Amino acid sequence: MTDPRPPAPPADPGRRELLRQAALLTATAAGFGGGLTLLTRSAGSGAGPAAAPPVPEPAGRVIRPSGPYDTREPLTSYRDMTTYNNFYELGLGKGDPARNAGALVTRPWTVVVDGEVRKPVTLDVDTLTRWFPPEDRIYRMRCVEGWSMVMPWLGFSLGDLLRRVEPTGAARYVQFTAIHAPDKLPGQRPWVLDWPYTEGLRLDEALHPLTLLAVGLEGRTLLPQNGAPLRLVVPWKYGFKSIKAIVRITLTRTPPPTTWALAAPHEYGFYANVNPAVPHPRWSQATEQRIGESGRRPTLPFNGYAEQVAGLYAGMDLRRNF
Ligand SMILES: Nc1nc2c(c(=O)[nH]1)N[C@H]1C(S)=C(S)[C@@H](COP(=O)(O)O)O[C@H]1N2
Ligand SMILES: [Mo]
Repeated sequence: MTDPRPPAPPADPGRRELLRQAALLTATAAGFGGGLTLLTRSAGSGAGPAAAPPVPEPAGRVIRPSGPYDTREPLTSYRDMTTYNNFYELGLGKGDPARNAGALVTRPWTVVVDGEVRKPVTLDVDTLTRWFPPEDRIYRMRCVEGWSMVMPWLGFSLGDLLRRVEPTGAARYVQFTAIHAPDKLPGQRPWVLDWPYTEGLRLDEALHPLTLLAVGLEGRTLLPQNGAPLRLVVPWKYGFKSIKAIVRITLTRTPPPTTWALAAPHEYGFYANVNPAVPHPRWSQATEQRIGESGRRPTLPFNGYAEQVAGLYAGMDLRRNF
């Protein structure tokens, strides 16, 4: 049997190369001897033989599109969804997050919801799912690197949680913060990004019914490599907005900093709406590689969710606000 997975698209090495060079620069500036060896090893899959990631089993339950937002497109295989990942806290290679999954301890897990709200809460992730029972949502996922998947999440609308904590009249944005545990997470030991990973949405984007907090995938509890125990899913934006392993959700008056915009502001904006008409400075965004398919398919404006979300950006210049 041949591996059904196509080779990684050229955009992937592009972004990794940027990071490698940046990390190298930092290491050199700091005067570390042997920095290159260290960095090569931190790049994981690029560093010679390593154990293949374990292949997890999906839940036996068949998941069929049922809701108004579910795509009818065929699901990406559970194997690909759980072994081809971006989660830099667990390593830079696509197979690293699955290989290093054991480093992310997901229970117990506390989430703080605070900032511009009348009723801030600190609660256990399992309490959260008792408050908001998760449902299946089948969404397209488009990475800024040029590949895509169809993923059946288990989750609830972020808006349900936000309404529960009662945003004040001053709330305009929502900031998300991921776990920071450099003693445990192998990807947080070398400098790769400005940890912890942080993301943000405008409040109206956060309240849109498509915006999901996911706790599962294909009928199963989320695996660490997919951002367990709690991750954001914003299907009309590039994948990097969908922050994994969330520990804090803060409502703010001003736009929060976001990790990729901090790392390379000319390449990654705050909005990051999927837009085939606006190329990344180093590659086109007109087409994508659907993982498991051969050949490339056209990328759709707002990743195919224009009908639902284009109105959020009426009157905005989407080339400037990229
Ligand atoms: N905390 C954190 N969240 C993250 C990332 C990351 O490196 N760290 N990578 C992002 C990117 S680039 C993508 S494409 C998606 C991938 O999600 P998946 O592996 O579940 O498909 O997670 C996003 N969320
Ligand atoms: Mo991505």
